[in-house]
Amino acid sequence: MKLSRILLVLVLALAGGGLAGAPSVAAPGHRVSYDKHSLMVDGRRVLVQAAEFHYFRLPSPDLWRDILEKEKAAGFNAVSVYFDWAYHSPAPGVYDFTGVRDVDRLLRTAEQAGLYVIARPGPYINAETTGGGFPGWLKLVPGRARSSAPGYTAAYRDWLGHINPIIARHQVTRGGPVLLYNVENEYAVNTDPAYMQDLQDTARAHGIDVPITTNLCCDAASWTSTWASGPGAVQIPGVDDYPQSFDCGNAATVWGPWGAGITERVRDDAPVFAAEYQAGAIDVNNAGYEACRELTGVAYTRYFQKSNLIAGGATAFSYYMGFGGTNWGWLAQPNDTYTSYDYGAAITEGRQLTAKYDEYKRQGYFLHAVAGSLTRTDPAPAPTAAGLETLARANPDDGTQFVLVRNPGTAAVSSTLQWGRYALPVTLLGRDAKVLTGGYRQFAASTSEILTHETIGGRDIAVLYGNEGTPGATVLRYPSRPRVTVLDGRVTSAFDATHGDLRLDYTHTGPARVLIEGGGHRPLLLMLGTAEAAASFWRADTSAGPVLVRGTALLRSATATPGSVALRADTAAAGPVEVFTAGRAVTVNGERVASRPTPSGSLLGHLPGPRPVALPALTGWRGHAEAPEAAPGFDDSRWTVAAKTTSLSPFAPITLPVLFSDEYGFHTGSVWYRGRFTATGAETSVSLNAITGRRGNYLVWLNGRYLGSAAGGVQADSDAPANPAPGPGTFGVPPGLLEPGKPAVLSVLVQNMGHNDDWTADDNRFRQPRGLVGARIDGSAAPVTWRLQGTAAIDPARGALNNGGLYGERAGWSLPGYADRGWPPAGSTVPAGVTWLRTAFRLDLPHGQDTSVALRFPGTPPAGYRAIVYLNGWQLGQYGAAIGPQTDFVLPAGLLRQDGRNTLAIAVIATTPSTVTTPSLTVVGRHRGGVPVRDVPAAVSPLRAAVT
Ligand code: IPT
Repeated sequence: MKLSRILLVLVLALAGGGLAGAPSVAAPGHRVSYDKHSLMVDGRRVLVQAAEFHYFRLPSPDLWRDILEKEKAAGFNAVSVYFDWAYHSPAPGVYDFTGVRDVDRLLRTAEQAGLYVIARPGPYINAETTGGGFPGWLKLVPGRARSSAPGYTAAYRDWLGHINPIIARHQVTRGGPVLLYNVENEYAVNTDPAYMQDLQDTARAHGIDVPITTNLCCDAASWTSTWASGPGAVQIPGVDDYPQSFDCGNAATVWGPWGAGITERVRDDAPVFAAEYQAGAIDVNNAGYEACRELTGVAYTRYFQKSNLIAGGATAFSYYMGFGGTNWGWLAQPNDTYTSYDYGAAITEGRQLTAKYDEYKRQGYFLHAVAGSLTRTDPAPAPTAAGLETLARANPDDGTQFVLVRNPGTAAVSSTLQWGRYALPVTLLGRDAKVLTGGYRQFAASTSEILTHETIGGRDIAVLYGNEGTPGATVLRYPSRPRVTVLDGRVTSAFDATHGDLRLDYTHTGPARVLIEGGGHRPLLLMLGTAEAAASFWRADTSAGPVLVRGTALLRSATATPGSVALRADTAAAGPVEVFTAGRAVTVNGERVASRPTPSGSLLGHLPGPRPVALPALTGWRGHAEAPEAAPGFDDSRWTVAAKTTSLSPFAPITLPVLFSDEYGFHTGSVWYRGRFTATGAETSVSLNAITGRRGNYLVWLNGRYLGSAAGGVQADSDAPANPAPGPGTFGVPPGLLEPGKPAVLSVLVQNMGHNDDWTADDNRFRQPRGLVGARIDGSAAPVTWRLQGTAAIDPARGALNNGGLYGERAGWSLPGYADRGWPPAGSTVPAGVTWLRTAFRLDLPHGQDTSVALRFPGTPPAGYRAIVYLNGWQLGQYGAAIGPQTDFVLPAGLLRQDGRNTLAIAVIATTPSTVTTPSLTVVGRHRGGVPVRDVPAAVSPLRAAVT
């Protein structure tokens, strides 16, 4: 066999079920190994600094690059990714990996951004996504999910048979980015080791050869297995820590209610891996994500993460979430989240960087600088400081010491750190922590933290920082007396020739610069400043070594060209840019920047900011009443007849037939029911019961007369004691509405909100039904014939989770191509029931600029109705008091035509006659730069006449 043929066979074998995409088999592979200290690639120790990112929550593939570049720019070297089975599989045996689901492209983008990937294909992922990643159709597959039951086994092996080959061809071992493979998710109760083992055996059979990990949460006492030994054991068990809980509403006072947040060592022969370290929160109490960002803000991020690093000794960690994104369509698991999955993360749902991002960057750059030493440390005796806690680790090979100094109290503490022969002033704010480095290169000890330390153009450049106004002292070792020049600010220096100690004393304030030359080391430029000033620096690697940039809102990448450095950077405003480079010229986003050399040996130039943006007012709304299904004469003859008498759900139907919508293949969003019976005239009321998940409801009509609505039932377990499941509703029959002997029709519209998760691995939550679970006509024994209707043909681009079964959704009213010219102008009020509103607007956003746009509803969400929002047919929001506090809905570029015509459609589902407010467009962020974003292609009209 010729080599090319062998390669071809190999490629085909790796590609599995005929999947598209370029395998990276041509790239040289690398060896991945690990010991108790760290992971290693080709024998070189790697500190894995990951942030969690869910591609399925950002349905615009060009923007994946934006987020991944932002993570990389904060110093992350890895991204952790769940792969959501439900997102790819609308039906058994049907899988889609194209368009917004092109995970091969995602993995290529991660590689281009220079990030490793921790691949987490479940099959169970939790993640507040519908079914915890389980497709709705899995409810019809026999056998307990997350066990080795045959039905479930066949189903998940099919999923893995599709996703694993894609992941496998992007492994580090084949020259790609995938460094770790995570099986299952917090599989800690009701465990089945044979299943856990099979997931791994299956992965190996599919070519996964990187180390396998899993994530356990959060309290070791509750684990039935640590997966450290025996059947089902993984190589590198990881631990999830959420020390701040999810009580965003009490952000101002909460401090570590869920423990110290120190990741436990699970295996002695594997590194400590913080698989999910809290970096935000789900908004379980509807406090809004800004409150969640505060709950997990800069103070938390400093204190807990630094503690974890030194006390826990983690050398691999992933922050959940780095960027949360959007639960567009019916992606949300209904109990814990609504449309926005912003998560209070460091990067907002609108892709903007926050103060927390700055803190990640400070820590990330530090870890990048010291990774060589920090990846092999043991606990060590710590220097002491009265009134403060200290803990240390040291590298036995190079002697570097890492000292955690923290202040658990709420008041600032000023003390003296006794560090060997040095007595150094140190001040910590309340609930503050520092990781100080000693014995590292020429740094003997310091009470400033290191941001970065690079060698650029033959000199060392280091940035050190502390909180504004606090004292700092740094001792540097020199074989002989160096020349010290204070270029800027106030710094005193003293050289102790006996020990070769150069001591610098200063206050962390407006930046100081010190140039140290001679003395037996390369020249060193030290920049000393505040934490905020430190965050204004960016670093990037080029083939000619690193560059350091002060200024700009984001440095995306740098490329060395002969004599020059080319930067890709975003600016939020016009302002200075200072570049530390061996090159003599700078371009930014392809344009030459006029610059002059500075006394610090850098180049100083000026960059323009973004152009102003004018967004159009949203006017010209047209409206149309919907819900013909409520009318007695509506033709439902082609609807599915509900005739089942059994189901796999542990929930027993209250009445027969079984009306659970999943049983009839309707897994997503709104479902209509019509029950026909012959009236007797003795009917008194209609007793219904529906389970929708939290935030759902149902509306009821009898012979076309609206009877009212009720809240749907929620999770049937102790998670929601205040909301006993299911969701009963009794509706009186108006006198005279039903005529004896005449046909009557009961019409019910149920808002199913997505599927529960299955974190207890017992089927109880996950297999909870959706839709009607009981229906009785009180006062009558007449038989009722039930039919139901849900989502029409699946939209190939937008997927199975985009639409439910509203009449308008089925008829294409949500789509840009729908001819609404005959619709009258929308009024400001709507009756109870369903009404659609539509308008269109043109955008002509500045090119070469990233404008993040959102739709903003005025005031607090309404109680009388909910609104489902579609931008160009993509369902991007659900708004209403019953749903959550959200009033701003991000419209991601790519779905939003930045240069062209856009269509907005809103389905208003009113439980009571209501005055409706329409939204306006608002700018969330504006940056010159950004990444090019193309329109995401999708059909503008329904594929076929789906309405029946
Ligand atoms: C953790 C899950 O692993 C993750 O999928 C997500 O659900 C997260 O919770 C909350 O957003 S573990 C949980 C028990 C804290």
